Amino acid sequence: MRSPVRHYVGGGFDGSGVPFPLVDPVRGTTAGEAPAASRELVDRAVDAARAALSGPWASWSPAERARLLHRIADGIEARFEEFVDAECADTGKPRELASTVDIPRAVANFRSYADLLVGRAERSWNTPTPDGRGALNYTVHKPLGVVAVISPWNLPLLLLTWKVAPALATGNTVVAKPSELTPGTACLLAEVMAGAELPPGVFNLVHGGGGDAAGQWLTEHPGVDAVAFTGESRTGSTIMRAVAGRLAPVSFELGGKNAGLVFADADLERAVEGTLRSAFTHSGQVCLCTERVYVERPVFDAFAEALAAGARELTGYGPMVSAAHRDKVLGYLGKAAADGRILAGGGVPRFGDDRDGGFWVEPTVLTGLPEDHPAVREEIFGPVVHLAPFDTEEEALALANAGPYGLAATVWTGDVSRAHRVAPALDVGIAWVNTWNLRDLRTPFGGVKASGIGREGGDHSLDFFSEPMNVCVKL
Ligand code: TXE
Repeated sequence: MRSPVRHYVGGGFDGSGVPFPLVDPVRGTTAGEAPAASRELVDRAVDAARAALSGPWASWSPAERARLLHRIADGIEARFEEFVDAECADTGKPRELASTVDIPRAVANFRSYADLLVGRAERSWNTPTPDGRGALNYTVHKPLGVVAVISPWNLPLLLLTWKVAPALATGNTVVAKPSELTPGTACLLAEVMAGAELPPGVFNLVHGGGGDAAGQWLTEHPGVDAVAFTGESRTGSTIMRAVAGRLAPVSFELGGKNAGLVFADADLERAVEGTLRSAFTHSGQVCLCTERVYVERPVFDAFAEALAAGARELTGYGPMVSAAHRDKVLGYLGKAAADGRILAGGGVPRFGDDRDGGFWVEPTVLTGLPEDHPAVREEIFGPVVHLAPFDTEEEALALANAGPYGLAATVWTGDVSRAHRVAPALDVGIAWVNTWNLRDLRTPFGGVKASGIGREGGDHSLDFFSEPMNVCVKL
């Protein structure tokens, strides 16, 4: 039985609010309920975060904050299996994925920012002056203040902690609002925070929906100084309008329609294996997943046949997170089946057990659609990839760079000059060559165009969550 879903405000747990159902994506059955935060509770959370800014937290040194982040990481590790259970219960993702990616990455998020913080060098300048005695210029980094962290349902703990860790590292206070579909691991994180000896109000957690609910009330709140958000591009625009009057800074990691380029000189077996991972990991419900692949014509048929065979043989994958999301994905497949060709999948798997009530979609490989087709242009966010041929490098780049998104891309080639020529020419925030989702947490992470604003990772996050101030001292 799952732990009760509760808010965490001002250092105390609170179960108040109109309950909303939680559903098991594997079987489609009700798995519990969670309280929706009232506007008053959101106000209380922001007030607690505001008060904590001027309390003992303000005098914590970077070393003390780094030790806190390690304590939180220790707390997650100490309850590792509970976190895995909660993540799988909410998302339906395979246990192997939650236990090797989601939960370890949450621990790494806290530890990497703790280490980065204490190792962060500050620059100063000896400035010459006419009298020859000079001046000293140095930078002071101050927290932004109260940060709203709003996270999605696909990598609930990973994406929540990817923002909370640097926000706390830089001395901010946080009001976090996880997706209403996947509150479980955020609740466990609040329990870890409650035992991590941080002042009340430094970390707060409220549950509920987005529009006309906790999410919107948080972003519209005059006491919120900045918003860090991962989710749909349209939601990003809505949040941007909510903060526009206050000119509050935003960090957005949004949608994507990531392309893969497979050149004839690639190691084809490696490209197929890599694309099976990049298209079908977490059943395509990862912002970095590949949804369209352009293959150099001489190897198109061989690649398409191998990828389709691989998709048909895939087992151990998970369902879509909700019935609504499953219906969204199937809607695209219906249009694609009418306008193109299905090489693998395209429907709903039948298990002959209670999983037949869940939100399942078969790993699907499509081809033959025009580039302006919705299934090729819009983010499906499911186990669906479309293949199309190309003849020249220029054509491949034009195909990959078309469309409203620019988050990530993969390039498969055996030609090192081509790799270094093509990758930087892609209009994305992240390009992988002959691999996928190989991550160094210090690198810039984020998208261009409709895929986001700003970068997370390493100093990029520490810079977003702090205000640099210049001090000049006349010597
Ligand atoms: O996103 P939403 P969802 C894409 C993907 C998916 C679609 C919907 O295409 O199909 O987004 O997913 C909160 N003010 N990605 O529903 O609606 C909401 O409660 C403030 C890609 O998760 O953007 C949740 O906590 N908050 C993405 C969070 O925003 C609002 C990963 C995300 O919800 C709000 C996830 C509002 N007006 C989905 N409306 C990626 N790039 O990884 C909603 N929320």
